Amino acid sequence: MAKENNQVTPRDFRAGRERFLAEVISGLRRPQKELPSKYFYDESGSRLFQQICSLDEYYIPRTEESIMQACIVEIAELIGPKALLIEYGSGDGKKIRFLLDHLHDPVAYIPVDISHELLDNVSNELNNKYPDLEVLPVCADYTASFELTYPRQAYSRPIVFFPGSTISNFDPVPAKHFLEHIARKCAPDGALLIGVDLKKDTGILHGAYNDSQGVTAAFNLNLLNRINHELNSDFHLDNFQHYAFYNPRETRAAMHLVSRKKQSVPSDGVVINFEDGESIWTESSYKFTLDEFRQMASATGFHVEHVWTDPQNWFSVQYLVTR
Ligand code: AVJ
Repeated sequence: MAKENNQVTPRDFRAGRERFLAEVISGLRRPQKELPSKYFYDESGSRLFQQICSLDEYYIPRTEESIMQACIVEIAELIGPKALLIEYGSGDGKKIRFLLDHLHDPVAYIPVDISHELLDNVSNELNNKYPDLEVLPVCADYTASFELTYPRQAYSRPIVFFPGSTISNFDPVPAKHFLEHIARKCAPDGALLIGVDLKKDTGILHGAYNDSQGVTAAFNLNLLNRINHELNSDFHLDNFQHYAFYNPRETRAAMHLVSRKKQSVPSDGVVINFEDGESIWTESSYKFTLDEFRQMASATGFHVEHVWTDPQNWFSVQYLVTR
């Protein structure tokens, strides 16, 4: 954490192989096999996700960016001077740079990310680019336990930044718990700046998770690759197929990996059996109406103070305060 040599080293709360293995095996033993989507983001997965973010069909990043550009002056005013910024899922750091360039005199930035490589690069870049900013990176799965290192300098209020609609990955009950966790970090006078994806034409949603270049398919299949490498498993990627669809009744997009045949896969001493056509559910991505999100937020101690959307109402950026 020391600023000598202009180097910052992330505090590391990453779960070990043991926990990864336990979650994989228990997920694959369920009647509907499933794997947690947080494990998508190893080095190649993070790179593939960055590629997804530049696809035309994947409307989220550009829509969110256009909203942020349109409302940044208002946001900077609401946040005020000398804020402490905490970002969950800082990724390649592109979004925070935009905020840092427009906020009034931010004091410190705590990026939290599961990818050590990205976190390390982003922290050192920001540390050099913004010499007055205290950068305090934390490498963690933020759905598990970890601690933040708070800055030495005094700050006005904590602002949690949770862009990209990552909240979409949580089922309703964990989503509520996660917002409660953030509300505790924000209390008494902090705020949450969050990107929330909205319900829209199902064809648009279908295209977003079935891009024509197959990047999303590669991102999904990479999870099996990661399990092969890190957990001594023998998934043959050719024997699985990316399958993604939007279910309007459940108001979420789901991604699966479908077994192309009856097969048995050795996985760290156990064998996982697949029927022909059986799937592993790898991700959910919930879509909200503004009303639905407001109701969820107000059940967690937050009050939605401001909502900005794009002209098509595809996405929203929201400013939530604790009451
Ligand atoms: C990062 C969770 C918002 O659900 O749209 C992109 C992840 N998955 N393409 C999403 C994702 C497939 C993304 N979130």
